[in-house]
Amino acid sequence: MKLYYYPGACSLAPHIVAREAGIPLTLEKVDLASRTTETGASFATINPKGYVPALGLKDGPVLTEASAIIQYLADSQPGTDLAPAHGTMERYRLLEWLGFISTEIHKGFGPLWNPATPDAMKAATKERLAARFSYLDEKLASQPFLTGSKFTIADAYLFTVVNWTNFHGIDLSPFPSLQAFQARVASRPSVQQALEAEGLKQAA
Ligand SMILES: N[C@@H](CCC(=O)N[C@@H](CS)C(=O)NCC(=O)O)C(=O)O
Repeated sequence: MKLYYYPGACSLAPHIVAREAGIPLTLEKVDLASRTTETGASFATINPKGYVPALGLKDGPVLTEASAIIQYLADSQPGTDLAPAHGTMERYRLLEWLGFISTEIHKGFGPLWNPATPDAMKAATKERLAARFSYLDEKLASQPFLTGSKFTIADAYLFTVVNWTNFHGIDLSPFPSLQAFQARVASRPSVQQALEAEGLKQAA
């Protein structure tokens, strides 16, 4: 399988999950500005939506959307416990977290990446993120990972997007349990290996 990625972007989540699951991946970096991959391929022909992550499957098709890709990877290695079985309440709790991370945190950062965003809008965006971080902080005060005692794909995704606070000067110290979570996940060998493979130093 081939993961189309950009260093430190949301594609880091499937990268971490693949390493946790012991799934070998070929990595292909995408230049998001020119929409060209590092081998010179037009990324538009791979993912017409134009964004990472995209997962090229063994037999040709391409799977997109971070939440779908990380579930696909986890479900392909059931023994790893990275996602509860389909149809269980635990699975719906996991989906609940993936929805929250995707829409409230991942896309919650959106305006901060746009240089044209006015300062007032950036401040409002950070305030809204802080409210979400506060909720996460409360949850993580009593358990090491989002769904309890086990690391799951939701934790890989949350770590990836909260790590962007480092790029936007957002101080996590008002959220000590979330900050501890970031350090806990960063210390996992899979995460260290993924960061290194993407040419990133540990930012969390
Ligand atoms: N809905 C997509 C969003 C993916 C996304 O936001 N990708 C960003 C990097 S984190 C990207 O490639 N942005 C470039 C662009 O949209 O042009 C998903 O959940 O996977």
